[in-house]
Amino acid sequence: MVMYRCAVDDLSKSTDTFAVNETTGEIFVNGSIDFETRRIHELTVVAEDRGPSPLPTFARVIIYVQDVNDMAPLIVVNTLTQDRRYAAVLENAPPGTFVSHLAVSDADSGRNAEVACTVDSPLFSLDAIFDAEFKLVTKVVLDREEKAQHEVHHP
Ligand SMILES: [Ca+2]
Ligand SMILES: [Ca+2]
Repeated sequence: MVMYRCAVDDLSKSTDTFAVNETTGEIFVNGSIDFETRRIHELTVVAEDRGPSPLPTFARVIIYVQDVNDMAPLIVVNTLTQDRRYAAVLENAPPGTFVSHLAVSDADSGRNAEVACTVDSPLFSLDAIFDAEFKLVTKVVLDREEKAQHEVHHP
């Protein structure tokens, strides 16, 4: 009869995340796995017979974690004004006038980190500056007497 266990490995800390079934040798998840925190886990599994003087054998197991889409994109809006809650635009400014800067990021990787940024507004539109950076600009000439404040939501 063979008994299995994980060798205590203070360096890898993977023994908190995975465990091995003592009799079947199956490795199973025992803690939380997060691709963004740790992508590779290493375990040393020890198999020991039950003889009068047991002989251990060691096997190094490397586990690669695959990414799932568990992070929502993050949008940072910079109005470049003193009070960062509001952007200011002069009335009668021509269409295409800068309103605010937007940086979009996503802590996943690969396709799960790809972001699309749109704004649903008849008055404002988004211009891409770089891959994940945009500027919100006016689409029309704004009239303060008609409406002094506009709220722009990005879904
Ligand atoms: Ca994501
Ligand atoms: Ca992820």
